[in-house]
Amino acid sequence: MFNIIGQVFTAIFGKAGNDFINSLARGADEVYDFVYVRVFGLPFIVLGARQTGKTTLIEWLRQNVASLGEFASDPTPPGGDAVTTFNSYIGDELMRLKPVRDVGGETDMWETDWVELFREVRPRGIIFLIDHTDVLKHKDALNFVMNMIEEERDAQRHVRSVLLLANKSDLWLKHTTLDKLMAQYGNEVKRLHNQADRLGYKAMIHSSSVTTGVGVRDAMQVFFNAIRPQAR
Ligand SMILES: Nc1nc2c(ncn2[C@@H]2O[C@H](COP(=O)(O)OP(=O)(O)OP(=O)(O)O)[C@@H](O)[C@H]2O)c(=O)[nH]1
Ligand SMILES: [Mg+2]
Repeated sequence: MFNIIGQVFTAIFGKAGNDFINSLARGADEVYDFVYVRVFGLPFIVLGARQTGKTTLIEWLRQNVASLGEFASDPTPPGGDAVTTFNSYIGDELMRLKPVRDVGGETDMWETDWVELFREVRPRGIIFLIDHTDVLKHKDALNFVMNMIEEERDAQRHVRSVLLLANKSDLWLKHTTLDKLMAQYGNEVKRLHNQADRLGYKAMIHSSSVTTGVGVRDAMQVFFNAIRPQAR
């Protein structure tokens, strides 16, 4: 849109016209970014097989603390729990975050709660959690999410990034590395990168320990800056 207007302005007013239309476009992007990040909230969803740390991560973001300490969560029930939009420091910047609902990770919730949440939220980003246990279950869950992204075209168009977060690093980082852990998911990671290239989103892989706070802040900063309208 701005391209066409820019060409017309350039034809009529030369370089000054082009500079003017560029400043308008940049201004519009900044306003759009501001409205998402500070007013409406960035829509994102948190998925992953059962007990990987989804509820704990949302609580970490909500409480905005270095480490969660004594926070204890119960398995999230069918239908999930509503989460109101909240402010959280991401790096140095206060951002408004909109996860909408915390869903459970039991297999029978994937077709129902996960797909409904994806359709309803039309998220700009997906955080997908795994841990060091039950590789087959995490593979199934990740393939399910990639199929869902493929099939749900209306929601798919909004996705800017998928963050694969290998959580509970406090339990596995002493014995292995992120690369070795992820080597077990070779096909899935390849598929994720292929899908990301094809559909135009950014795939990223990080490790974290949400309960001790290690790695979470960095991963959240990269993720939320990738899904804001003016990606940084
Ligand atoms: N050691 C360790 N435990 C964690 C970490 N993150 C979460 N947990 C624990 O893992 C268990 C499950 O965490 P939840 O946040 O409830 O996991 P969930 O993905 O929401 O689980 P469902 O709702 O059942 O799908 C809890 O006992 C958490 O305290 C972590 O980084 N390290
Ligand atoms: Mg939960």
